Amino acid sequence: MADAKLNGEIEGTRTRKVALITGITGQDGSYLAELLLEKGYEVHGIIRRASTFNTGRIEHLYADPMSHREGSMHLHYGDMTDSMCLVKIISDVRPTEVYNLAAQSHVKVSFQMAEYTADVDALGTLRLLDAIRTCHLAHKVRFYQASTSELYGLAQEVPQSETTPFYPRSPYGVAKLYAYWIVINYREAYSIFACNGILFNHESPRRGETFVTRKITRAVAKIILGQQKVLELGNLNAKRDWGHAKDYVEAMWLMLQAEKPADYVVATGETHSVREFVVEAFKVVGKTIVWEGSGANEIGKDQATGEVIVKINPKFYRPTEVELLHGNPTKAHTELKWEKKYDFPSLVKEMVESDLELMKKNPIA
Ligand code: NDP
Ligand code: GDR
Repeated sequence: MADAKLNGEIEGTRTRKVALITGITGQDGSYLAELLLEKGYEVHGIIRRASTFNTGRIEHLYADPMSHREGSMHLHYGDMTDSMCLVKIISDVRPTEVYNLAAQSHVKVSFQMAEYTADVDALGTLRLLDAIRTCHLAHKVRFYQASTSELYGLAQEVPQSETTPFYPRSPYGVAKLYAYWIVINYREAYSIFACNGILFNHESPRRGETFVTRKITRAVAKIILGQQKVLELGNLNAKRDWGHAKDYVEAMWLMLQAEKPADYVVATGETHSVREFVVEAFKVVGKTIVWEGSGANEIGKDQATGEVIVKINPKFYRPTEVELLHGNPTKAHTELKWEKKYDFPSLVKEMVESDLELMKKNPIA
């Protein structure tokens, strides 16, 4: 095999562009697969065996006769808890870029499944890095790690940047902290071109239904169509720096095209509360919310009808909460020339409109 080049190995005269995505069936995996196929990559993804279909977000790519005919998209069964299968997949695929997006990614669920979350999110990252070493590809692969703003947790510094100290507040955040450091350790110890993308919350119409933004936009659609009466939420005061997943997968790719491996914050630089997200989402369908009460007794009424359409249910509170996330993406702007295309209102509008379409077609979705 010839020397490693910018984008990986040379095979004959062609520079190989072969990406392996763990978590390809998730929100980010699906957008990243689209982006890489557009850029001419051969894309391989790891999927889990499930008793129901779990490839809904990538079906359009896999079933696309164009991608299919050209043999650009390949799926492999595997799991981040199974070292042997990771070694086998890396050895068969010989990727030039690996994007590690697989995770038990729900913060609240991580309090109930702490050990499993650590196994997948922390040790899973170690297993993947070791699989690359086992296959003697450490100098030939570029590795992206899906790190997260949840690392900051209780951080006192605002806005948060690459130099802000971490203080994770959930088993998920702690597991991702291990992953963050093992990536840096393998970069320093074995010269792997490995980057942490410290991504702040990013959403889209493909966002999982139990994350707060999608829960809100689905409920707005259902309420306006008469399929649901009330939206129940937990902490309305939490603030997040919400961007669009499509913009963020672009940043992942840019990190792996840089001259040197490094860690980058990807964020919009704006922060909004959950309450503001609710107001913006109802605004898309022409409803104004009037808030009354406070704490667990707070309610949101439809200004036009006086009906209660938002309530607090303490079951959605977390044992420890991350109250304020607000990112500083200056390094990504300057070094990667990354820029977001979506702003907050356009993100919320796209999500509400997409859920309206979905609920009209399929009221039980
Ligand atoms: P999703 O929850 O939508 O997707 C997670 C993916 O991981 C799914 O494909 C899932 O498969 C897969 N997965 C879960 N457990 C395993 C396992 N044991 N073995 C193999 N695959 C597994 O997450 P997102 O797309 O939103 O996020 C992608 C990554 O980025 C995650 O690591 C997340 O923690 C991180 N992140 C996300 C942010 C966000 O705001 N979206 C912000 C910062 C970081 P299946 O479909 O079968 O469940
Ligand atoms: P987060 O996203 O925990 O930031 O993790 P989530 O949308 O779940 O919560 C955001 C904030 O909203 C508050 N909240 C609620 N959350 C949910 N899920 N359901 C509710 O009913 C509700 N009511 C209020 C939460 O308490 C929280 O403060 C996401 C995931 O994608 C992680 O994988 C990723 O690492 C981080 O974003 C960055």
